[in-house]
Amino acid sequence: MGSAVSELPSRRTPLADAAETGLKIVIVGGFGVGKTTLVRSVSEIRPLNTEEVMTQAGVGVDETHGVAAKTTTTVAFDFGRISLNERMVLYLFGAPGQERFWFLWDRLFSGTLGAVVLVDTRRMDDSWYAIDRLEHHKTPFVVAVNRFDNDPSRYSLDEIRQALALPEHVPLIDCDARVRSSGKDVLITLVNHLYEQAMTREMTP
Ligand SMILES: Nc1nc2c(ncn2[C@@H]2O[C@H](COP(=O)(O)OP(=O)(O)OP(=O)(O)O)[C@@H](O)[C@H]2O)c(=O)[nH]1
Ligand SMILES: [Mg+2]
Repeated sequence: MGSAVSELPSRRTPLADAAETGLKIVIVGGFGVGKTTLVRSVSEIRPLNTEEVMTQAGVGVDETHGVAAKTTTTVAFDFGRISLNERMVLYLFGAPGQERFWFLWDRLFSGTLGAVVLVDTRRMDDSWYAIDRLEHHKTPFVVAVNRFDNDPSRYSLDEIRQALALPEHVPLIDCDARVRSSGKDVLITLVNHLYEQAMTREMTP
């Protein structure tokens, strides 16, 4: 099977004049799984973030178990950009992870070509909502496990696939959202997945 993308540009570049195809990708997942971090690490422009400081008022509302050191949270969305080649550009939208902002998700999915579900294995249940909404919208997605250093559980990808009841055709990979090359690999996996799906559709009579 051919590959849609072999290498993404490593430099932060202005948008080429030739760019004509913009593909909208959303990064979803539970609270504090690293969505904003992923958009920041891969974007070739300074990303737009709508981060707000978490205050005392959120105690008891914001579920900070496992991410107690977190001081800010996304209240609308993150926006970044990465060029695949001279003509194709990915627009990245990072969703807000807290339940009280989930009402924004369905709007965010409008016009989306594909999605990345980020998973923290300490709080796997938080991934259900994302997977459910994507399946509802029939949006193709890949699942990326953002391994936190202080996570004692070392579930294998097979165990995670089982726990999330992910069908075989959904790509599942490890990543470190802080590392640009790792974030790039996640996006390449998604674009290749979208490409394969498009090819399958084309070949189906
Ligand atoms: N150790 C470690 N820390 C990470 C990793 N990814 C993200 N972080 C940190 O975890 C915190 C949460 O990351 P965010 O990117 O804000 O998470 P988010 O999913 O955007 O959070 P919300 O928008 O509030 O849902 C930040 O302080 C990151 O620096 C990781 O892979 N390992
Ligand atoms: Mg965020």
